[in-house]
Amino acid sequence: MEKTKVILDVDTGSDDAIAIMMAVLHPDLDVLGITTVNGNKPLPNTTENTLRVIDLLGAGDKVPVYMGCADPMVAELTPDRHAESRQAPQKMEVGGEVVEYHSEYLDMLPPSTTKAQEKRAVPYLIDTLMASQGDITLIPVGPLTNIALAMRAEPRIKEKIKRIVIMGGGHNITNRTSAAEFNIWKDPEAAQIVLTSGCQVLLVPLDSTHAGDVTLAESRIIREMGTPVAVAVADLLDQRIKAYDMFQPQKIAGSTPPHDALVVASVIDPEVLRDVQFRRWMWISAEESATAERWWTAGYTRITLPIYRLRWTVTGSGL
Ligand SMILES: [Ca+2]
Repeated sequence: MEKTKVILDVDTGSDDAIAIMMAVLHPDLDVLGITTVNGNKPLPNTTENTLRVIDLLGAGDKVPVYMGCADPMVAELTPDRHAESRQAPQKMEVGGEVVEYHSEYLDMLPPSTTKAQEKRAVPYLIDTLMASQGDITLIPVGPLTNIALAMRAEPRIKEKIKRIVIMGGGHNITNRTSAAEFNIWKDPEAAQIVLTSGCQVLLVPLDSTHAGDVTLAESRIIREMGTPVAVAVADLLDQRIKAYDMFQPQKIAGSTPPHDALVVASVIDPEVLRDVQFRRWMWISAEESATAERWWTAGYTRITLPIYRLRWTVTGSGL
């Protein structure tokens, strides 16, 4: 079978790390490159974390890593408009141990020896897509800044992208404000550009990733495989489960949504997603208003897509 050519766009991140491992190791995928972006952590951290994962996989000479954008396109230029997070703290010290969703660095992995490429992510995306046969799938699992900026700089790439599978948005579940998912909240203008690009887009929102919760028992099964990658995945899952139990308890105690890993899994096997629907228009968790109608609009990232049809996943069955 011909491999599916993909480029991952990541803000690594524990779930991004698992997504990268899955994509690079799976025989059905050909990971052409990985681009990094500012997101859960600043760009130097997300890039270093990505390189640590690449080192673990021994893929330093096979999968090049390109540093992308260090800031959202517009959002942080207008801080008054950018709604504050209403979420519980991301980090807490309990009995001398720090519990958080995403640590500064992936501490279970040693500092990287592989270096990021000289070329930056946006020119890499443009050059690679323009030279392609239109057979590359983009998998962005962080804020959409790199992809949107590439589309603005070279609009012809839109015709070259096979499809874009995004971890982002939330319908009934949010994780940043009372109405916004982090990746869309962090760079809503970029999301608007990508979602209205006319490209074939599949959104995998929080509603799906939370339906695919991974439990401590499943983490143990992965750990028992005993390979360095399996142990690293189990370490990452256990760290996430600890944070979710404390800050965002799931329906099943001792479990965590796999977020970005589910998106990669869905590119490998579309059957992991259920209830994939086409919508003529949608609202994604938008217009961030700190003034009028505060009750309803503060923190609400609303993007109206009047003519575009997107595939929108309602639930996911997990990994
Ligand atoms: Ca991510």
